[in-house]
Amino acid sequence: MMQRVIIHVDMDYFYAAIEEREKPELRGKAVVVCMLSGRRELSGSVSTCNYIAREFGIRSGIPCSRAKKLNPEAVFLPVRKKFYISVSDRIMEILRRYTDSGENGGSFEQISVDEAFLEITDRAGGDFNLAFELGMQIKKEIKEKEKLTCSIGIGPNKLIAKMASSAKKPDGITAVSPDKLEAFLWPLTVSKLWGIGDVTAKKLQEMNIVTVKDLAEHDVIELISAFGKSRGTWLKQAASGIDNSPLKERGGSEQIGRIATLPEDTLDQELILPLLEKLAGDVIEKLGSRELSFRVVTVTVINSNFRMYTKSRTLNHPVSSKEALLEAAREILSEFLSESKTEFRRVGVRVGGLQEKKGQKSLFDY
Ligand code: DCP
Ligand code: MG
Ligand code: MG
Repeated sequence: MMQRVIIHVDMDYFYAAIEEREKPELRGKAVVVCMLSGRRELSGSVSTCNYIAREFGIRSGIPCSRAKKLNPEAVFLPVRKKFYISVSDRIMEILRRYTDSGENGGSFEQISVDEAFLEITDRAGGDFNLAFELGMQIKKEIKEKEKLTCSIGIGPNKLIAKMASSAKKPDGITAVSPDKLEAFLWPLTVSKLWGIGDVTAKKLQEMNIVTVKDLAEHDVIELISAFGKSRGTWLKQAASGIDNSPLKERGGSEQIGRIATLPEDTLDQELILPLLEKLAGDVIEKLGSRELSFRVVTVTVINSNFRMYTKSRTLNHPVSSKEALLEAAREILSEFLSESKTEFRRVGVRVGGLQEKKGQKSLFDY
């Protein structure tokens, strides 16, 4: 069987990085993004901050008023969640294109606004050097298209990939192949193991288990009697770097789409539009049968050199009509046409950000 390869991507100081990108005057300053409760000035907690602010001890979750005391010079900005999600949607679209085709199950899993797992076993052919190259390509594309940096971890499973991405932050990349697994994992303190919280960490400490190596070498029966069967076995396995969990496509990241080949390679809108219209109709039909609306429209083109390009639009609110889909798809197509000199061979349309249509009762209502 081919060696499994998983990539984990986490954006660097995500909300604050977007604010920096939008406001060049913030460069070089400590930037703190705050969830303001609105009662009085700086009454909420810190959502995130850039790395300059972190040098002053500012962290996610602390009160904004405390952050202000830690660095009175810092720039405090209110969160703009909707805006960040539109950036996130575009980044997830970029990442999705690097994944395996997912014939044997999910190959993409978004786990938060700025993080995702990508299964690239087939793409990398089980080769960690190739995976590293793919990781570098991902960083480059996100940098070029979104002017943002991310940190990447590559591992034989989700657990290791996730932990590897935080090994070098910001703008880092860390590959942990199976032969380097123990050297990477074992020196860490158990609290660094993904999935171990404060309570478990404290309990382990009381059992004199300090490093991940200690945990890996600990008697599994003793772990089971302290933590129960499933948690006990999980701890032992995780400490040994074993994790067979598959990637799960989340409801929110499910996509419905169609792609087809043009009658001839072309850059003529009149030839492309009828196909786009047909594909949009097919997508709407699939959506309609499941009573779903969508918020993200993506158009894919593959040119005669077999290079694939995608562009997405995030709409202000969920819609479900063919007209709305076509309008967005046409806009994206004309952008593509204005930029491309190479003829198109295939075009695709897909929708994401799916949700139940308004007013539609869920199964639980009956
Ligand atoms: N976030 C939040 N409140 C928290 C933690 C995070 O609102 N307590 C938001 C803001 C972050 C985003 O989620 O920008 C992503 O969270 P991360 O934990 O990935 O943190 P950052 O991306 O901000 O920083 P890092 O560079 O450490 O990943
Ligand atoms: Mg992040
Ligand atoms: Mg994150």
